[in-house]
Amino acid sequence: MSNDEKKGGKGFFKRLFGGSENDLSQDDEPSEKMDAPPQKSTGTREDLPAPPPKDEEAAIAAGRTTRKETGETETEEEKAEKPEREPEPETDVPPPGEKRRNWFLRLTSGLKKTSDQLGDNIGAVFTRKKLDARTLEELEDVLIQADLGIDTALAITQALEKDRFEREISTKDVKKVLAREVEKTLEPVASPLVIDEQARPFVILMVGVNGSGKTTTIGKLAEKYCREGKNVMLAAGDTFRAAAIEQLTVWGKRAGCEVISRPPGSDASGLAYDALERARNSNTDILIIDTAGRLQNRDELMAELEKIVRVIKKLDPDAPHATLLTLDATTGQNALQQVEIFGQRAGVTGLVMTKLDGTARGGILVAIAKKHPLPVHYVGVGEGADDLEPFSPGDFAMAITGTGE
Ligand SMILES: Nc1nc2c(ncn2[C@@H]2O[C@H](COP(=O)(O)OP(=O)(O)OP(=O)(O)O)[C@@H](O)[C@H]2O)c(=O)[nH]1
Ligand SMILES: [Mg+2]
Repeated sequence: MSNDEKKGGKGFFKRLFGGSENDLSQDDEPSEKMDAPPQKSTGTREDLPAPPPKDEEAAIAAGRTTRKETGETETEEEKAEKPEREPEPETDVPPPGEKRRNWFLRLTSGLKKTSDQLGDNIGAVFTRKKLDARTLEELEDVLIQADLGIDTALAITQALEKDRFEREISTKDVKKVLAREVEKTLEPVASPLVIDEQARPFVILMVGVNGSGKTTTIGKLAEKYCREGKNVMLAAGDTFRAAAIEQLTVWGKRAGCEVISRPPGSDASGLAYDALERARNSNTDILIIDTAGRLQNRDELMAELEKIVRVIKKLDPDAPHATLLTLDATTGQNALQQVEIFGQRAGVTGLVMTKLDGTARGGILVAIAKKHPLPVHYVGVGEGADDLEPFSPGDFAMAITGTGE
């Protein structure tokens, strides 16, 4: 069974909600009045079931199966091997320059697989000193294989040909030209996610394929906004899986914000409607709505996403104010199709590229920027709350080409 069949093929959808998911005109009435009342968590420990131990909590936040679910207990060996928990770091905020440097180091080490592979392949091409036609052709192949896209690959080889043809050139020079072209391509799409303070609550809808990092990104954003003193509410719109609701609740608890949820199997658009109504009646600055992962080629699941958007608009025609698509960098070229279809069906306004650590395919961001110039707001390089940063084309270009060291 494929992942999305597990999550809800047509039959599953019918069993879950009754009737036809295609009957959207009548179905647009959010069913918030129909089933169980939304469950509210204020983010305080008292509201939640028994708090899981910290490592278990981390596993839930990362969406992994926990020992509680599997019934396993820790072995003596595991206990002995486990290092002492690091003491909580002092909460001294590093000065801005140092913070930026730290992030750049994290980005560089996250993109190391991509930059190492790219560097090795470029090195292998430039065995001859002079830049000739064959070398340019081989370089073009290397750049295409690195997921940068044909257009970018051509732009880079043409730039090199223009300046350096039949002249001596080092790998370092090539990487510099590459970094310049990558930055030039990414510059127009780098755009911070601006929270319009007139829109209260500012509604962010998070969409994307299964496992692309929606819930984790919501958790990271919630922590960031709460730290900035914003009043944040989360809506557990992935109503398919109990674990997804629990995962968002853990992130909400960490950030200290309210999480609105309903029992698994409830109607996602009804939940979104409820959450927005509640956010409008409370002092909420930002409402972030999670959704279930879905493959872009599953028409009925994409229709469900359209319904969520329509239902939200009944309360606020301008909402969602941002619809963010999370893209898993490890998926490579398929991300291009995800941007296209989620863009058409859900009205995506911006991108978050996750998992740039752990992949040699970080170049895909450049191909996306060239083909679908949607704003790129954030990049993620890890599972932790601090592993999300506004997108900077200069840093990215240096990190991916290894020219920032
Ligand atoms: N290394 C790394 N892992 C990440 C990053 N973002 C998310 N993850 C991990 O990827 C896995 C999936 O992330 P989720 O946030 O659950 O993804 P999702 O899109 O909500 O998944 P579904 O709800 O199943 O569709 C989790 O184990 C996360 O911890 C990232 O930037 N880097
Ligand atoms: Mg999720």
